[in-house]
Amino acid sequence: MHPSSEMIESLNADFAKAEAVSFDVGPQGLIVATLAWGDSSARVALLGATVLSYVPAGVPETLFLSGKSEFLAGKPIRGGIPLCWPWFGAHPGDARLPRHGFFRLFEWKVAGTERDSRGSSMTLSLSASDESKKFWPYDFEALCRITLGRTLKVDVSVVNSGQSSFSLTCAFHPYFRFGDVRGVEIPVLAGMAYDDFLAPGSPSERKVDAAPFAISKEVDRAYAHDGAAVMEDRAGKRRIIVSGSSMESFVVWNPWEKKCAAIADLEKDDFLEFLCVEPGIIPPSARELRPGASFEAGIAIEVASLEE
Ligand code: TA6
Repeated sequence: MHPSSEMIESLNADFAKAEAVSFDVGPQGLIVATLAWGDSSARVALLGATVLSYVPAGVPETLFLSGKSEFLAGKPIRGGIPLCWPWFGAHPGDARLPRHGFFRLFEWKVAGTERDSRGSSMTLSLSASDESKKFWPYDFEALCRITLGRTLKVDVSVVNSGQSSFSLTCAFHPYFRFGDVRGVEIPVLAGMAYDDFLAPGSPSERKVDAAPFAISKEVDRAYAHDGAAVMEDRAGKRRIIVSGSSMESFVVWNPWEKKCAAIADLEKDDFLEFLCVEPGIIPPSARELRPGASFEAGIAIEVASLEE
């Protein structure tokens, strides 16, 4: 359903901030906010609180967004920064539930916008409802704050507002956009042990790749690393630094040729144009939240131009 112009007008009347935040209609009629900060900009869909675009001043688009994404409520957007919450991967107890949780499937509400000396930001909210309880039986209040300043930050907090404890796993799943992913290196991952989702084994079977870490085949793996991961993109003359806060791992994913061709909302050659580097709390690790407890985690993305 396309939003009415009254909906957009009312969002702009309530939440727009001059030269910082405005709302309009995005792909397939989704409501999208544009954040601006100097010459940097970001676009955020209320569907899934998904960042669709991040263009830092003076460098090209940072995020890949598939031209075949459906942009429909109930379907994850293919590209940008989907939120894989409150579980990452398959649901631990029920394989019929959607992979990567449901935060990315729901339309979030605008809770506020701000502009201060650190950046332009928007806070979105999602609470338990009859619909969310079809996926997860718990009461919760989630906030997602997207801040565009010198970097792009996405911070998510979840409060357990119910009477029973729950555990959660999570990840930010950014699709970084490259001219050709085969030229990208992530030096910090070279020599670091990882769990290979393509050949799951026990922790004692963790694998290590030789340096330099570069993408030349399908990868789907988790590194226990809570520092920053720097992607060196010499062809694109930029360096992308991604870091998580309150996270403990990075998942690195590229479907490569065969799996990409089997994913309906990707073009067959799209695998060459993106790499997902995802800070998260990845199973079997998890966070336990007792009634009243909260958990907050974030991702920060910084892009440096290598052009002198
Ligand atoms: O984060 C890596 C991963 O879990 C891969 O296994 C791959 O399936 C990818 O996410 C995309 O998942 P999606 O459910 O968005 O198609």
